[in-house]
Amino acid sequence: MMSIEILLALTAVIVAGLVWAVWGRRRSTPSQSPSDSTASGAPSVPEATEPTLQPTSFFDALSKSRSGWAKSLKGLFQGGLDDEVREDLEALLLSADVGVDTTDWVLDTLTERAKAEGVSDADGLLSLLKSILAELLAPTEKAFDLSNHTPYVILMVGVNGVGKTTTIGKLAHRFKAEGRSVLLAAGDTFRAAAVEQLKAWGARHDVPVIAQDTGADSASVLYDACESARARGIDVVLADTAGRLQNKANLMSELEKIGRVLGKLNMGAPHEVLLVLDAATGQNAVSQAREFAKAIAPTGLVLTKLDGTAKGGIVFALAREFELPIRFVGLGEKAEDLQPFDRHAFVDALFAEGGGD
Ligand SMILES: Nc1nc2c(ncn2[C@@H]2O[C@H](COP(=O)(O)OP(=O)(O)O)[C@@H](O)[C@H]2O)c(=O)[nH]1
Ligand SMILES: [Mg+2]
Repeated sequence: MMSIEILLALTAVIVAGLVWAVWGRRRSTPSQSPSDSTASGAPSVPEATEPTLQPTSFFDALSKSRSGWAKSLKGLFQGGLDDEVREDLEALLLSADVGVDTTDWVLDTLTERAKAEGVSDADGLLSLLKSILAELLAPTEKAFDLSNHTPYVILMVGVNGVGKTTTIGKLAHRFKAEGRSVLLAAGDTFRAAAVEQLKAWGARHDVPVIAQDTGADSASVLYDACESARARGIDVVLADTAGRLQNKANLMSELEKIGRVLGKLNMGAPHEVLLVLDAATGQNAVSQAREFAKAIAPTGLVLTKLDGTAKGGIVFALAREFELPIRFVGLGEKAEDLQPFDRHAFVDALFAEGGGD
């Protein structure tokens, strides 16, 4: 009984927070029906919104409805940390997408530290759990310094539909707003719609796009783009790649080839390989990260679609297994719906008491 109540409370809080985030933003913006470029084959670039618009923060949004999390856990920890409580906590973490291994680790760490530090009261256990989760996210924070190289070449990788091209559009918007010059490279030569989609983002943000015809060699498009950026003194190259080729082996060998070909430019490119993962796919995101890590070493993650039905627990599973920085999180389809990940804000939002709509 106890575990079902807590599970329901947790799910309700997370879903309410995310729904609030989306509705809060849509109330203040022209409504836009989501479209999936991968399903329709048509380029998907949402209409421009007011340039001054401040997007609703996911963390602020979550904090409005967060009291249930802390209350559930506090209620749970009233029973100390016996086997029954551990079972309930396990169910709660699993239901939030934390994953089996990481959930086990969190339970073991909490038990050990509670014993070592003599913590047994509800408040103490709650704050111990919070600090364990925040420490787990430490590897997700690492400075992202674009001024180290010119051009700074960022390669976006990930399976089809996770949001690579959309994230490139959002990053172009962000970097231009920071006063940097940007060039886009249409490395997804597998589908005509992918090139068109990137060109549309380029036109929107007045950013040049280097592209060739569908079926062209992706590595050579990216090579040309980097050379062109170097000649033009461009600050940042955002390179798109295909998420699906004839099969997985082709995709991985294509990525290896891109790495090799860019190496020939002797400019240290790519300086950043961002693996884009769709947070809504839960544990699938973890398996995708394992596959990509075999072909091309990602240097950072982008977690998209946290505005949907995603349960934030996947963040903990990814942090523990890959220890990669989470550079950005995607909170919607528009240019301004991309934010740097802040682990303290994330954990605070999940645990803080108070708030409520
Ligand atoms: N709600 C939401 N949709 C997103 C986000 N990022 C991308 N999308 C949508 O996901 C779909 C696939 O994105 P796309 O960039 O084409 O994926 P790609 O195949 O990896 O390049 C599009 O409809 C995007 O608008 C996000 O953070 N939130
Ligand atoms: Mg794409």
